[in-house]
Amino acid sequence: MSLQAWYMDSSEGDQRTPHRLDPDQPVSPEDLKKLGVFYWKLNADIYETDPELEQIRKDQGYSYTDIITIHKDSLPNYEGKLKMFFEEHLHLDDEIRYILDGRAYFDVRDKEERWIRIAMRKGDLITLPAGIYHRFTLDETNYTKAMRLFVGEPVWKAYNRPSDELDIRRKYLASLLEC
Ligand code: KMT
Ligand code: NI
Repeated sequence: MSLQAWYMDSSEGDQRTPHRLDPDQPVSPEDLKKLGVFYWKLNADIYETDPELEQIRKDQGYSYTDIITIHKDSLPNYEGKLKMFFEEHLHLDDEIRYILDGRAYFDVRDKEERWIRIAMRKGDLITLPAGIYHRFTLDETNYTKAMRLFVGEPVWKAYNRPSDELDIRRKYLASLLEC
């Protein structure tokens, strides 16, 4: 099955619940591509030796990787970090994440500023373009293990919204007009 994504309802409350609209309003991989969000499905059981992952890393120049386990017993400052990840923000570089275990949600803004929720499961590798406003949360299972990939030396700095004056934001918005 391909990646699942949907428009979010605007209800407050637990960020870890699905927040689907009623009726459901799904978002296709093609819709995500138009926002600059790309996706691969891989076999996470063999991530240490996977030739497909090797090829993607080579093609995309993802020279750096590390692994982050997000769980209350394994991540220092777990609550603080989750709070930070769920603040709407952007980065100067692409955010590339490969779910090795567990689940999580990435939320991205569409062209009309509506929130799209992307459900990530084991084997899902996603790239969010530099300059897109987004946020991250665990789901109700409260656990994920993810590989973080980067072109060159990683820069984790997040610019919380509003950061509309940044060049990368302007560049991203300009790229949306092309499709
Ligand atoms: C970010 O910048 O949104 C993150 O790094 C999310 C957590 S990594 C699985
Ligand atoms: Ni981010």
